[in-house]
Amino acid sequence: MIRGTALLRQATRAFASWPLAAPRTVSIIGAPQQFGQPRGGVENAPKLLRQAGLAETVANLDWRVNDEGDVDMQTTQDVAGPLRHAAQIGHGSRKLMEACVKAHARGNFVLTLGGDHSVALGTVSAALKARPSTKVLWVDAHADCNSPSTSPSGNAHGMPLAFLLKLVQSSELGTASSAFAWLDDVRLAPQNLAFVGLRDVDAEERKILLRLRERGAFVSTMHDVDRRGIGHVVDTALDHLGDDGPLHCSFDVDSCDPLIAPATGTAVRGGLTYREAHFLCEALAATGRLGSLDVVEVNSALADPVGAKATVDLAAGLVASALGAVIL
Ligand SMILES: [Mn+2]
Repeated sequence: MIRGTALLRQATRAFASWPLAAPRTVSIIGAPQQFGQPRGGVENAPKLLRQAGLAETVANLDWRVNDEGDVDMQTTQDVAGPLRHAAQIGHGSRKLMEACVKAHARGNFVLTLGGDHSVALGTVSAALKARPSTKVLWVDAHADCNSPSTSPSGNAHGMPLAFLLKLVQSSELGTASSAFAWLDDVRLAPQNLAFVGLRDVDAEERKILLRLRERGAFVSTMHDVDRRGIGHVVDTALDHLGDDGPLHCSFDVDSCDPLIAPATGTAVRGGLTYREAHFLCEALAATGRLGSLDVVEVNSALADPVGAKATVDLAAGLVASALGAVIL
């Protein structure tokens, strides 16, 4: 049990029937992807989140739960190139996309448990294929919009938005480009994207972010949270995205401060507090339009057991808030 039972009993905000079908059902999809970054352990997060009682928590919020198991993300031989593990990422993400599209097509809320943040290649493309008017809230310390030629590391978890926004040239992928051909008809428009939580942006990404802002993306940083408060930032982000489409939230736990989420691969000081993170998820639930959510980059191998448990429990609790858990 992740939150107190008294809290759970009061939970359940009414979700609008659209874009979801009745009876409202959450598809839980495990995406144990680890090839988007170099640190082992992130592939265990789906199992740990399930062991933390996620399905029970969701069921207590008056959702039906369909646990669809894990997608096999380890699919093929690797090829060398500027994008590390390109073939694994491309083919694994396509399989995840297909699983998510099926869940969307049944009218379910699609909850994906990463894995590293490259899983958003599959989840966001699925949301856009199944529900084309989907808007995306990207909650992250990092902008994840490097392409293989601008990335300092070559790690795919820093690139999913570059692919989704069509900033990656197929020539950058070399022989691996065919592994990403399924993304050809996917395009996230900048005006349908909002960033919250940014605070670690490299020089090339700064240029990309400023261009995205000019092209209509909502780009906020922790500075905005400091100045205006999380309520203002989230309200402005949601206003920017408009009220005419389902919402997809891609939540990287490194958006949260390492004090509350130490077990993650690229922790950065100065992040969201416990309440700021929960507020954001509660505000998303309150729109009644959240149709899909990713929780990514929980890596229990990167903290002591207390920190690992705190991070897993935080992630599970944020899922509860995004699915309607409220204080009163
Ligand atoms: Mn990320």
